[in-house]
Amino acid sequence: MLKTIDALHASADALRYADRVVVATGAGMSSESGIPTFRDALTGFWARYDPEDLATEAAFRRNPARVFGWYAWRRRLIRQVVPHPGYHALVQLERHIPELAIVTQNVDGLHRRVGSTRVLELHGSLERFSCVDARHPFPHALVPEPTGDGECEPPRCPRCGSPVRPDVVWFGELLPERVMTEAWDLVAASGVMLVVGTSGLVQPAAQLPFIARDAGATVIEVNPDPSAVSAAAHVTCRGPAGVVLPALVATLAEGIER
Ligand code: BV8
Repeated sequence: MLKTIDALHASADALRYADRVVVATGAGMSSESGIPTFRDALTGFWARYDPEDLATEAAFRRNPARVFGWYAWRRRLIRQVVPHPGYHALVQLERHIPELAIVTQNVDGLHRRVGSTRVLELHGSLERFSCVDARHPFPHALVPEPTGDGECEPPRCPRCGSPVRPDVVWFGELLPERVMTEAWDLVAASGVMLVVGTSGLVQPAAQLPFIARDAGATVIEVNPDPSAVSAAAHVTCRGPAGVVLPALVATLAEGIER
């Protein structure tokens, strides 16, 4: 494996001549901003639960207040965090690449918050809501935001009376067709894919780096640890997103100014 400085230069060289770049991000992109990844242990009241047991429709129907309370806790956490320099580096990267899109598994909205202009949210958003039976949209302003960490009874849909849920994709649910089609098309046409902070365990998002590689793209992984994505990577930057991404953009910018 290349030393990190060599990996940075190899990555910058690949990006320098790329017209179409897809940045695929996972929970590790947010961990330096204080948002636990799915592999991290949850804290406090939620330490007793496994996220994969909470992020399902069955769990919500079984105990709506528990699942809704978990998402309210995550929303409160996310609203307090400060996106780290890696997020801002991806905004700067847009200036160097004719067509750059971010395809994220994350539901925290941080890429949009810092100003990234083309963001596809494969797994939806914590800040959008609809009812569980008919997916009738539910206004964000009417969603209760509890102050405590515990369970919270969700509001009811005014049209059908079913409990309101966050508009995220739960385990066992299909990804939104339009977002999925657009993401897969972008990846198949990309010249470079930058994969940041994902274990590559959750399907179908985990296929994207391999689709990019098979389509002839250069795949770059940014992750302090090996992952299921590493097998698809041509270049691996073994480090945290908040450090590697700013260094990568600085290396790219140096080369352009020369
Ligand atoms: C689907 C939204 C078709 C909700 C999420 C049995 C029954 C049903 C389905 C399945 C089944 N078996 C398998 C499946 C498919 C399932 C799946 O893949 N399961 C896995 C667990 C095996 N997938 C689905 O269900 C998908 N739908 O397949 O539909 C279908 C339908 C019915 C039946 C069969 C198939 C839907 C999946 C979407 C689930 N929703 N999120 C919410 O957020 O609450 S997934 C959620 O977990 C996240 O969105 C994210 O995608 C995933 C976590 O993964 P990562 O992002 O990779 O995060 P992780 O913690 O894993 O890793 C973090 C990485 O960051 C690590 O590598 C770490 O080293 C690195 N890191 C840490 N710090 C840093 C860092 N990197 C950089 N910098 C740092 N500082």
